[in-house]
Amino acid sequence: MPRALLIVDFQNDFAPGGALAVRGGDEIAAPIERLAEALDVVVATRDWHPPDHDSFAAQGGPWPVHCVRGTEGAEFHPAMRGIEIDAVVDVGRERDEEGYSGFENSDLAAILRDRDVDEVVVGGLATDYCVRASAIDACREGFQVTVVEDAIRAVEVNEGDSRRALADMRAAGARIADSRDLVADATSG
Ligand code: VGL
Ligand code: ZN
Repeated sequence: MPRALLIVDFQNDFAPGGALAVRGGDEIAAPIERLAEALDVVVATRDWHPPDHDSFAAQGGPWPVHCVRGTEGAEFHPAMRGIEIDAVVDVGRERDEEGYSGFENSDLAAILRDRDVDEVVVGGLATDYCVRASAIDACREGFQVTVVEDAIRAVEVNEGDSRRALADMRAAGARIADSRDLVADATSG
């Protein structure tokens, strides 16, 4: 059965130097590239906000302005250029859509089902927000879910957020794995 790689929000604003930089965010490039080569389907989400999104500080939200649709910060990280992406899903497009989950008001579940995907392998940014929400929703949608620990990084607003997010994803039914083991499985089977 086809396995899909879901690359969550690997965008310039979440990489070092970006508006909402995630520490080590660019270090996921190599594992993401390895996984994209090895898996059958690649779907990427983008955080894709209007300039006055409710999550921005000026609107009373928790975040600095980030991933405004059409800006360089919202572009995929340069490491994504070498990856063949089958579908792109934009979330948080409306002012009042949180958009942490790639499944929120999107076609993501249908895109995966159309391709007969049974297992969703999740990497990207950030562990404690969009990766967490997307992995938990993928479980709820009935997919087998594997979160790749070396292909994610956390914002860690509060110490322990990353660890708690991993525990939450596990509790929802996700398995936690390492990219090298997954790639070895894919090439030996
Ligand atoms: C994200 C905070 C705000 C994420 C998106 O991609 O994890 N985090 N918007
Ligand atoms: Zn956002």
